[in-house]
Amino acid sequence: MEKSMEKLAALNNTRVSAIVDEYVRLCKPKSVVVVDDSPEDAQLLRDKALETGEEHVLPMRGHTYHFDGPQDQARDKAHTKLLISKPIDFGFETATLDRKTGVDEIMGLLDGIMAGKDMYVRFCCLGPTHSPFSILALQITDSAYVAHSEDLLYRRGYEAFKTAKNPDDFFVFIHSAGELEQNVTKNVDQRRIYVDLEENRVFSINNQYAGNSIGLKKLAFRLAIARAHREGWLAEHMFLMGVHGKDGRVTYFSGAYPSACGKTSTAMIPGQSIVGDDIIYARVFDRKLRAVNVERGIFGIIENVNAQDDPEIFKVLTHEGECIFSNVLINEDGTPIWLGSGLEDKARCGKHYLGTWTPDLKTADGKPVPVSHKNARYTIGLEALDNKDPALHDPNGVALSAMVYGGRDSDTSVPIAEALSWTHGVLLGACIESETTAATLGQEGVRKHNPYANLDFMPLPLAKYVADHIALQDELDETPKVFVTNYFLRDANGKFLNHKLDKKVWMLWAEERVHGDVDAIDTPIGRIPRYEDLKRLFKSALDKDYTRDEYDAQFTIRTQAYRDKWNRMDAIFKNHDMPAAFSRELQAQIDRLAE
Ligand code: OXD
Ligand code: MN
Repeated sequence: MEKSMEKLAALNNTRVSAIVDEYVRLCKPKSVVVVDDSPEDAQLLRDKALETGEEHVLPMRGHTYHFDGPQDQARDKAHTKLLISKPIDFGFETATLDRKTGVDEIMGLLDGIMAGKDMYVRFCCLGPTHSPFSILALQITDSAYVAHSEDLLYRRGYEAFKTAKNPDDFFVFIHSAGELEQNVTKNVDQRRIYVDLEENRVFSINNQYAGNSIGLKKLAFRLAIARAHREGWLAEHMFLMGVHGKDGRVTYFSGAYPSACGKTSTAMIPGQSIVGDDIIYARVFDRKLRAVNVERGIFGIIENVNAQDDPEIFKVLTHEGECIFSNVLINEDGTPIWLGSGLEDKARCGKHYLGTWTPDLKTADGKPVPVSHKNARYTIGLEALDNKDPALHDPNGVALSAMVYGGRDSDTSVPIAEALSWTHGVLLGACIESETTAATLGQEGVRKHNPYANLDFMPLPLAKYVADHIALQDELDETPKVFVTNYFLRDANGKFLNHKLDKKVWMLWAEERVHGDVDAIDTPIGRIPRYEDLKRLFKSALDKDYTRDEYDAQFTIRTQAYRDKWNRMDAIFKNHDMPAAFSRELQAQIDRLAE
């Protein structure tokens, strides 16, 4: 405790000290652990997570596992609310709450919430340290699992706090897992996640699932989008990757896909290099758009990570090194097993987020209980990956040449198309539709409009966000090329038209388009690849003979389905006060299809 107080004092930051003091008084922990950037403190968090029982060791060195409760397996959209002082017309449905009511309620719930527990105070940097992109963050939590996960996922920022130019400028995250019963949150009915945009702080209580508990992830992201809007830059739900073209050429792409729709697996395409898989900040320098990964690790969906489809991640998950598994089966021999791992037939009996698992365990309605939750996860540092990009920690980021938007769309969109212009790309991003997945609580497989794959995180009216994207073109010598992908197209019998690895070809084609190496076919919905280019790329990238029939099935434009889609979009957007350039682009899209 004394050492912790020394570390706090050494920061010489009155705002930090006041905040820590306020929440110590309110939450009443048994002790306070202030974490600095040292390897000793990182080890302390690992040890604490084991000591508290939030994590358990596995036989493989560096591997641990954690379980979230059965009701805490995904992001809780309904209880994640923006605190606002006066009503705002967001232009879409979002959970909000009167700010004063929300703050009063949360302060009441926080009273004594950490009794008998340690409070961890840790300092992180969103984005690389010493970078014009980055934002400092103060995290207070009573979960060693959360603090440990953040160590894998974010850059340590204690020293950065010491040298901050503006010491009052940081985001604040207050988290408590609340009362635990067998190491999982007991009072899930009192789960609250309140985003206080006015104070740049977030409260998250009575939860453990990292998408709810790790303030620095999607909660910080909401604060960052609002700030980016105020300051004239972008915070996006996007991967960042180097696409490797001919003669050693590396071209940086970012891409937004709703959760569980192929974002991480795109960033992990074999032969390419990953900068990040989830959130970027992008800014204009010298009339060029540059971007950084806000994070330094992956909190990824583990389902279908296997030796064939995702060899790089699979290697990390099956070798020594730091890794936290969550909500997978821990087989009796200590091997983690998950859906689509290729290891399922080894599952005998073991520990599961629902208790003891055996192959004949059934759900209440008599169905076999799968070995893992569909949203089971792994947490690793990007440093562990062989395909990490050398610019991972570059404080100046990478130059962004292309942006990709993708959705889970079984019946309409072609596998890849290029936008006709920057504003057409802005329109396509605003009109992503995607079938819902297990990454959020609620029904799966329902088609939902999800602009920029960002709907769940949008802290401002959509019209303003769109206006920022359109305006970007005036600041740039050259706008990034925009592409839309769909990995989930099916035929009339419901069969997928593509293999998972085909996305490699789409990205390599897009890379060639960025450099003007290949022509494309102009269509009303955008530019699509020529058969001969894809045939060449399927052969060289995947050693596959791509047939004309496959091409026709995948790239024939489903005119009626597209018209239905754009009519749906028209119905949505005509009720919004959208920027004129956007409305013109939408009308032009509808007219082209009608023609
Ligand atoms: C994530 C999500 O975990 O978007 O990245 O749900
Ligand atoms: Mn995400």
